[in-house]
Amino acid sequence: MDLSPGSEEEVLKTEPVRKLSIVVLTRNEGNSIGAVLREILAKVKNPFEILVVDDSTDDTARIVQAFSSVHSNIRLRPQEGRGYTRALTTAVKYFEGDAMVVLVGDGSDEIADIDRMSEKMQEGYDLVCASRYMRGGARAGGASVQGFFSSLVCKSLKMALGINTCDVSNSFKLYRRELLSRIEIKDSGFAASMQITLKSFFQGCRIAEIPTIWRNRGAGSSKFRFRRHATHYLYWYVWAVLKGIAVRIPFKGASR
Ligand SMILES: Nc1nc2c(ncn2[C@@H]2O[C@H](COP(=O)(O)OP(=O)(O)O)[C@@H](O)[C@H]2O)c(=O)[nH]1
Ligand SMILES: [Mg+2]
Repeated sequence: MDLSPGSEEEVLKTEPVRKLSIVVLTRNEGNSIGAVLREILAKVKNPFEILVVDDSTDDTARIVQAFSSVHSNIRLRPQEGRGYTRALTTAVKYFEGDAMVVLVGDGSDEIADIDRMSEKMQEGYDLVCASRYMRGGARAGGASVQGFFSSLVCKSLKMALGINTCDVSNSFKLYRRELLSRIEIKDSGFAASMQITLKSFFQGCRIAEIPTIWRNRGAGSSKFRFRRHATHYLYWYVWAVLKGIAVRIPFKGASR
């Protein structure tokens, strides 16, 4: 476990985000990906490309290809490697925008929040979290044990670290390109989003959050495996608490 302080002092440049990459991660989401793409095309006002990173055995890729043959701003990229973290690192390698927002492909994330997240980033943030646990946000449906565990991890980390979000674990986040270029993403299953957020915090990145309502999928099946993924969340939780003690909080990111 690397608990070295890292380069907390260096602050990222604040360039305007001119082009946004909307990354959609899909593993067998043939029942929902079409609706998700249509909703993005209808609702997002700021200029964007859509990058679908796919690792499916159903007809997800065929559906995305049909969209990209009509819409030049939609690209399909087969995932490099296996698992959720590799989906995210494939996206980091191939996105073309100044910033990248990660969206699930099962329709759970509120697409109307994407423009609000972009506007928040333009105020001068490096990372904008869509937060289910702040006032105005919610987690609607889904397994109750997963929900309880998730909110406990997120709220206690905010208290322990002073990090400026009460939802470190949600995958629905907007990252500046420069931030992603500085973070080494280790394989950590679904906890990869939490890992990036915590590492960003310890590097002094400017973090903000806006409320979001997450709704459990209406079709398809969950790929979340509690025991496997809980181990990853626990690892990054302990890493963050120990690192917080090691470098003595609060950090710069905490006061914003
Ligand atoms: N590309 C890719 N996407 C994945 C993988 N695992 C999960 N996903 C996607 O990540 C999103 C969240 O997964 P989901 O199964 O809905 O997890 P849950 O919401 O916690 O039940 C969905 O859009 C999945 O299709 C993977 O290994 N590769
Ligand atoms: Mg889901």
